[in-house]
Amino acid sequence: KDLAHRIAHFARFPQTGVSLRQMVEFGQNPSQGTLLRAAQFLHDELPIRLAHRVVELDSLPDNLNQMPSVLRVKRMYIDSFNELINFPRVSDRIKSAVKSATVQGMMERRHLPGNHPNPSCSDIQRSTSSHWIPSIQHRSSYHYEVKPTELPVEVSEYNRSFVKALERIKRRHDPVVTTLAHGVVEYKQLLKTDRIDNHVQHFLDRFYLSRIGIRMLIGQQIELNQQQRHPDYVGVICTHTRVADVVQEAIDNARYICGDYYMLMNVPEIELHCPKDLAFMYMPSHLHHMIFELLKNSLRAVVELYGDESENYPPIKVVVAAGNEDITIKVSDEGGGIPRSAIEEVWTYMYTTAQTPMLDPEFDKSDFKAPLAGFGYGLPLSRLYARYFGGDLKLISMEGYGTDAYLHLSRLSNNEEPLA
Ligand code: W6P
Repeated sequence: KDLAHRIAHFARFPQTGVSLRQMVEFGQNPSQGTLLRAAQFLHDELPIRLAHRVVELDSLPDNLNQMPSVLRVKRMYIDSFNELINFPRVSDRIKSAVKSATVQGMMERRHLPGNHPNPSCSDIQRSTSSHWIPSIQHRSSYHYEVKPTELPVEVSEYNRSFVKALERIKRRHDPVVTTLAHGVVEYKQLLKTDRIDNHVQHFLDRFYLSRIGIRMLIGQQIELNQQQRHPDYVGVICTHTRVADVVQEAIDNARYICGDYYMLMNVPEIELHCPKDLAFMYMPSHLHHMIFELLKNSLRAVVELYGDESENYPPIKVVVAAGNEDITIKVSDEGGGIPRSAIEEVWTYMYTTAQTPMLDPEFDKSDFKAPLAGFGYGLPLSRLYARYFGGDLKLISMEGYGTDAYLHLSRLSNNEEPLA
């Protein structure tokens, strides 16, 4: 009763988006004081985001909001919400210690490393509701590092225990996608349909997009608190993500998986055309994930069209274009294409039936070979990863010939998280 009230209360606050650039500026050589401020932000922001999801889960159509799997997911969100609102607030004494150390540290100005993809875009715009954010808007304290020795030990103790709580929450939510997917299968069986309606589709898009954002923020805080740090990384963000390297890695992995799955003597070639030193600020794990997903789809189409014994598959071509606004990556296959009428289905959560065993909780994973193209969630989720930082993913298909996938990634890292 009281809990429902608290969730409704938090769900009335607007969610506060953060841009890639804000995360990077905030995470440059953070002192324990800066990490504490980030912890305070998350301590305010995460319960708001979680509460929004609980309210949305509740307002799903009848039957769906009562599905055991949907209830399980809701329970995870409620448990994490509870842990966060019960986590102690930073005491006033520590707050003022951090504040005075910040003022004393004002002379030690640190700049972002040079060599920005787009130097004109370094201004932080957009106002937010959190009381943590004003320091970002006025570009004040977070640019000025604090001498760690001036801070009481409680600060780093607080940071450490907050990270522990975040790790626990992140782990709890690992099975959310498969659990919800299972709920969708049950729902479709109940309605005796294999299509999900637009309402549910949009709900899942919002829900998974929100999950990407929450996990990004949590992952960022966990990483920033680690001791050792790679020079090009700020948390999970790489300031110089080398596109050719990440794409080549995805190529190698996708070809390996494909050869293994179909037991091929030779795997279709994948040609990469990419400016050699092209680098930009991005999250390499997201980039790898999206390209890997596209390549698996292309490989599957080619192998299934030509059969698993072909000696000369048409190569898949990956072209990377560097514009001012976007980096666009085109993946072209000659796998026969998709009928135009079936393109929309590619983006829905559930367009194949082969996935059902994987989603069965009783299913023994050990003697199951994961299907090459996942279980129908790879493409819609990849599009959400692209959109999360202001990009997009589009498919153009020539039925009878092949498919081109266009992955647009925004170079203007000022794009704020899209928050539904
Ligand atoms: C296909 C179907 C598909 C989906 C996504 C990416 C590439 C391809 N190729 O035939």
